[in-house]
Amino acid sequence: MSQRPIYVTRPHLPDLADVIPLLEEIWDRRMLTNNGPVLQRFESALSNYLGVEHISLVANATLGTVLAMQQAGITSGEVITTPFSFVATAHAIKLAGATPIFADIDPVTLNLDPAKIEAMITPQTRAILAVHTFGVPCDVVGLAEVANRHGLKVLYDAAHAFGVHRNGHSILHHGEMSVLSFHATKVFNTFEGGAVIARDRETKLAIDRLANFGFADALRVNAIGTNAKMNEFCAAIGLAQLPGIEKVIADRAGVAKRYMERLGKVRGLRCPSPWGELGHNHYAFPVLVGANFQLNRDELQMRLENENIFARKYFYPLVSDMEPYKMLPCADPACLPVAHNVASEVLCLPIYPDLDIESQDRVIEQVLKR
Ligand code: T4K
Repeated sequence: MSQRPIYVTRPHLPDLADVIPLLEEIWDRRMLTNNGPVLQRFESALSNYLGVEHISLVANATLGTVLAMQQAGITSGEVITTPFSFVATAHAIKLAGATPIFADIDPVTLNLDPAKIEAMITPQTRAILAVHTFGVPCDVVGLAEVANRHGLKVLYDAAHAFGVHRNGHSILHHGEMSVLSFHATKVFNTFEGGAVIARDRETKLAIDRLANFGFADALRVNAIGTNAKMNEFCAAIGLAQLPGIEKVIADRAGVAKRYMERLGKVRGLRCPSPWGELGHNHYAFPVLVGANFQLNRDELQMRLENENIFARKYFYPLVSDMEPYKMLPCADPACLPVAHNVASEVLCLPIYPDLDIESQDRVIEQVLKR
């Protein structure tokens, strides 16, 4: 165990020299939070980069999703979502006041399967909260069709989908709102942070108000908001990260390509990442360890761990098997066969922009070892 540890991800950081002048500005001004000037600059730069007009920066994606649900009026009833996600997705539905209803996923994209949604719709269903899992776009057309047929809203947990494009357009254009995460483990990070992308200015301003306790102006509070503001420090990190993001994504693509070349055709392993597709951000590199592989998933994870390589079981256990949700009738494993199968086989291999070839070879060597 003498080898250097290799983690599933490492945050990308901007050059400190590019951050210092922004910090000096903040120190001089002593405006540390509450819609400060650095945040305003970051918001406008981000909006340009992502090609979306209406962005509200927030403290993290979990709170951003709660606010998006609240603003969309989904504070009761049922919301159909995926069990194959980070627990924050279901928590956001609950925290907004609604109940998550799990539907099964597609075995290729690992995202909510539109064909499985219809059977879960009841008179209480209000919305669909879908996740672009691992940055792979959902079947946005299929989801919109089901939603339109039943008068449901569609919102996207786009925590993994920074910079993702579909048919040349940002994936963030789909649905009523989308929510990005800028957590340290994400493709683009501000240490902690996130953004809600809305379709019009009124909604953006309403999200800004909800993120600031519901203040409409200095004296008037017109909604029960919370504190979900991004502070000036996180905004400075974001502003300094933006110029380097294309290289970050290109470097990730290089790592994914190398994995695909070496592991893509191994008997018993399935690599569902559409690594060759334009517009992908390579947030993760999941492999599905099938029955024909020489080890099962847990054995492979253990073999890697013995070599100081920390691959992770994202997402196992399913959210539907977690304490707060497992009593829901829709959480019955018999209703979610694909998600259960994927959760029992998935292992996310280390991927980050500066994962060097030598380290990646250590990972590949352990996976292929007989
Ligand atoms: N929706 C989805 C679909 C999500 O995946 C997430 C978050 C959210 C919503 C909510 O977004 P936020 O509210 O956080 O903005 C991590 C993250 O904490 C979580 O943000 C993320 N998803 C989830 C997929 O992964 P953990 O508990 O597995 O992370 P942790 O701390 O074990 O970190 C993984 C590895 O990354 C470490 O072994 C080492 C490395 N690392 C991590 C951190 C935090 C670093 O090198 N530096 C760091 O600062 O949850």
